Amino acid sequence: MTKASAEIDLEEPVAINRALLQEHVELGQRVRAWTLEARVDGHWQQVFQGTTIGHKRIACFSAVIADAVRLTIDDSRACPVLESLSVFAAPPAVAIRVQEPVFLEQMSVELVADLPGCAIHYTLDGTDPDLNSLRYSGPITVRESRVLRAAAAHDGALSPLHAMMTLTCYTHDSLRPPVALSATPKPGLKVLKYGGGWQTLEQLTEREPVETGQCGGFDLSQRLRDDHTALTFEGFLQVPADGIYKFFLASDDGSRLYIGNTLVVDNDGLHGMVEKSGNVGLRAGRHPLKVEWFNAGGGMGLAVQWAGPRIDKQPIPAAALQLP
Ligand SMILES: [Ca+2]
Repeated sequence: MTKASAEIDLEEPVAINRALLQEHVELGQRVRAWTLEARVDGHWQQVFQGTTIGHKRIACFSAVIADAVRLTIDDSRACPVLESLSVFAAPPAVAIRVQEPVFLEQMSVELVADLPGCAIHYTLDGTDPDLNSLRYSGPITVRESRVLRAAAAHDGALSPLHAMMTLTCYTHDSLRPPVALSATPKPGLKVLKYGGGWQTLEQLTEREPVETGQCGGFDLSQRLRDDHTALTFEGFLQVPADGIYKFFLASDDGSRLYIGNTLVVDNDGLHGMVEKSGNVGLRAGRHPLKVEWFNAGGGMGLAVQWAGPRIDKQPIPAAALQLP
């Protein structure tokens, strides 16, 4: 006999999202294929399909409210011998759903528990939620910077799994104003080219560029040499609309991005290709932009990208760059 099935009656509908199965392994690992079904509203539905079981197997599946479960051994090396089969509900977890955790003026937050029939309790001041905390009843509107923590409660007990998210609010007044145009902007960037040994961009303060020039973008072919080389790109960024902008710097080795004197992305240090990001609130118009980069040795790279209102993450286009 290499096929078998067993049914457990749960007596009343309960939420389940885990199954624990154990084979009697003294007889060897025999099961090769199995299926778990749950009876939901009188209908059997498959919740998990597995291969081996062995000493212990925990199957995770989306929560269902079932009043019975059925295990079917579809294939086995020899007569299957199970030591145990149990089903249970893991402590529920809450997912925090937002468009972007950094926002302008106001945003909407949704909380979703992964187990049906849960209450969700939350706080907006960074403290741990408990059963007396605010109870979620629909999307929350947030109008200032907050730390949101949430946990689900099931059968009057709060889950130990807490969700947390830092929400950062910018107001229109806090957006960085653009600089005035003194002349017709010309496309491109100024590039400062350095020699010398490099461990960190902190060394820039004590160095003078060997050469300066102009280029169309963040172009590493401007470097004077491959090893122990550094470049600084300076210019203006033409920002199309008021909003929160996210800048991404991927580099080998270190890099930094400034808007005006504000360090927005710090990706300094000796490392392979690593991406870091930072946010800044900008009003439409021209903003001073500076990107610093160095390579100590080995591989090298630099990618400068942005995302913002109606701009999906993409390289900053040459059309948005202007000479200082
Ligand atoms: Ca390198």
